Amino acid sequence: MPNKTEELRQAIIDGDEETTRRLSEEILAEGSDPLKTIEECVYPAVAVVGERFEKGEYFLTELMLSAEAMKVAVDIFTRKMSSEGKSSAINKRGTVLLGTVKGDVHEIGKNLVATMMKVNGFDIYDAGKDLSPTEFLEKADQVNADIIGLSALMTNTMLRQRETITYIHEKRGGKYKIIVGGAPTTQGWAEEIGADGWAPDAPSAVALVKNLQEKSSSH
Ligand code: B1M
Repeated sequence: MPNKTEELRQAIIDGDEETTRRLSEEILAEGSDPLKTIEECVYPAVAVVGERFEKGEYFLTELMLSAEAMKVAVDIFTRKMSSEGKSSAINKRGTVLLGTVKGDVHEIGKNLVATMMKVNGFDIYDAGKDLSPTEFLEKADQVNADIIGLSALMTNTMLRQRETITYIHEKRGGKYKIIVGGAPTTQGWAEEIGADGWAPDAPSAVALVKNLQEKSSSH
């Protein structure tokens, strides 16, 4: 008999939103760690769905159904993480503006990064997706951000990270620390485009912003 973790993974792959919701809630009620469950259920499901789409076994409809199911699971688990992390928000560590670059609507990973930073005591402004360099800068000025985080999920849109960094540097010099992330990006890419840091996943993104804030407060 498959266990609930396996069933949840399969429900996401099948794009079965209702079963995903039910199993996610049951797994949480049984006391499982939300981040560990995301890592064990959602990530492997994402890998399968992405692979099927790449091979032409899944079309956009299936991709979208699975994406909805992924969102439901991630929302349920991150809500739990946020409620558990309330106490750590007392000492604010800094303000981070996050968004996905122009031409890119992928937001599930960015939302996860936002939640993990929030539960670790950062003030997070999630500016959304499909954001132009001007929009990033306007929002960063508005919220008086310390750090700007640019997410990109596609090889063509990662180029927008470079454009955004160049634009912000032109307009504000080094006022904002800028970090980048997203599946196609690498440490090498971040260095090439002049970013202040790169993280492969949400927990490393938290470590990265903590490190950047510690460095800037020691100056
Ligand atoms: Co799209 N999609 N998609 N998609 N999609 C990918 C990315 C793709 C790899 C699938 C594939 O072909 N195998 C492919 C990109 C190929 C490429 O360029 N290399 C692709 C494509 C081609 C497309 C469309 C063009 C399809 C089409 O229309 N023909 C289209 C593009 C639309 C657009 O953006 N203009 C499209 C659309 C969609 C949906 C809308 C259906 C949906 C997104 C729904 C949503 O976000 N609301 C979707 C999905 C779900 C995927 C896959 C299956 C999953 C992405 C995801 O949510 N992962 C994806 C395949 C895959 O990844 N294997 C795929 C889960 C998430 C938790 O991980 O986002 O990597 P991830 O985030 C991680 C890290 O990357 C990191 O931390 C996160 C948490 O650990 N991270 C950061 C992310 N941002 C960070 C920022 C940081 C630091 C770390 O600091 C700032």
